[in-house]
Amino acid sequence: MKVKAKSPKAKFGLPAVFLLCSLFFFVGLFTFTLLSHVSFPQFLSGPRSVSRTLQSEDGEDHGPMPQGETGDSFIQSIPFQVLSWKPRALYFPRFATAEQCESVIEMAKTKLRPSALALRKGETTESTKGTRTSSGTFISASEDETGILEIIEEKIARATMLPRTHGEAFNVLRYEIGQKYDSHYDAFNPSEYGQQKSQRFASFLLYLSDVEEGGETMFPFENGLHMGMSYDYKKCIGLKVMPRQGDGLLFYSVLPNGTIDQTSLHGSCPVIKGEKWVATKWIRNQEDLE
Ligand SMILES: O=C(O)CCC(=O)C(=O)O
Repeated sequence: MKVKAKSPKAKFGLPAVFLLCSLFFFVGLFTFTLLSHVSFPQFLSGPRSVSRTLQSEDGEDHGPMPQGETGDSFIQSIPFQVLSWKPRALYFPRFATAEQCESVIEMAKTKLRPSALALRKGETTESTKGTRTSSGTFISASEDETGILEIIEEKIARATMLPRTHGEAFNVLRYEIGQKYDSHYDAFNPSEYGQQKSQRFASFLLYLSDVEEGGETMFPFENGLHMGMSYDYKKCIGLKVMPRQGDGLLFYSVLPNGTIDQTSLHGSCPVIKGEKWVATKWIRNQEDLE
């Protein structure tokens, strides 16, 4: 006698089938929710579209706020890395494009002169010979018909929130092998330089080229290091920032209380191999009207 096989429906009954279907549905729903919140590594998820909104840690999207008269209607991101708090120094990778950097070098190339120094009381060109051996030139954004310096200047103003009108013209510098700038302060100490109309408050360096070896911007007193001992101002020590074309370095020479930050002492190590090009923008605490 043939035994008739029972159908699953008959075996488990309708409630069991319903339970199974519900289970599949909830597992599917849970997996979908999880995947849509987890950010996969770029190489797994493929190219992402750039969103104008910011995503906070709770996953909420934040759109732009209603802006004031002088503000923006969009969110902009300028990536940076805090390099140090003493001095306050920030690094901005890929601040300018390679093409922009090459154009600035081209603008400066034919105008280079030996770099000069602001002299302290009692110093002469002769007594300071060898302190700063680069060549350079000043170029203001208004002189640049390509508009590149204006774009860079505008971006510096946004990154620092220090108005463009407070910035001096760009000092474009070239260091050849062996050339350097011994450690110094950008801010003017009135007891050494006499009373000034305004103070150099912050400095923004845009590296226009890579350097094969040497040429780092150095901060020998970073975090108070080497400050107690008698430091040889020619020595290339402390925090060293390797120039990379298009990257920016910002540091503040003046503390929030208005005094000169003693740890903002800095210089350029000698170039050992290759050539270094950099554009410095000194930003003052008053509008720069000259
Ligand atoms: O070339 C550098 O890295 C430093 C330049 C500098 O110290 C300056 O322009 O004040």
